[in-house]
Amino acid sequence: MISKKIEKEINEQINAEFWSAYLYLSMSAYFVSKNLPGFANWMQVQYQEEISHALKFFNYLNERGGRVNLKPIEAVKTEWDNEIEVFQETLKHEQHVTFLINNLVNSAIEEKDHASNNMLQWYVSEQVEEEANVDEILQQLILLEGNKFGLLMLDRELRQRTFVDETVQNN
Ligand code: OFO
Repeated sequence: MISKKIEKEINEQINAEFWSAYLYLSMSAYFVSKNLPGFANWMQVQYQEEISHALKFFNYLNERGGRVNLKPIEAVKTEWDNEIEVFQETLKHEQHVTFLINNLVNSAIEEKDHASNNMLQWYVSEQVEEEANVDEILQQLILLEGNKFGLLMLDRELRQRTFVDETVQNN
């Protein structure tokens, strides 16, 4: 049986993951409106990843005899100034999620909940990847600033991204 503290914090994290999904779907819509289908695709795959992250927590909490409580998802931003601003915000957001995951790990250690700590290590590794992927695109955008041809080439590259459910594969 999972402790009430960890149950509450995982429920909060489920909400945070759904909020991330909602944010990235909003960014996807922004890129559609800017005629950048590759960027829109990248963000839509990001949305799918966040849903899978939420579901992994959802399934884990149920498995441990906890009670899932789904809370309302707060509104997200819908407009940005440019592509760089979107990726700067994405990186900042992923850094915040890393902070939330680290806090969850700290709680699991305090509660001597080894199973939760073990499950959370998947997210610790995932966050390293998330931050690195976003930062790579951000750095490319900074290099390309003002170069429309380069932006279209990057858009073409980002169109190739497909969703792979790593929460299933790595379990
Ligand atoms: Fe769930 O990793 Fe991004 O937010």
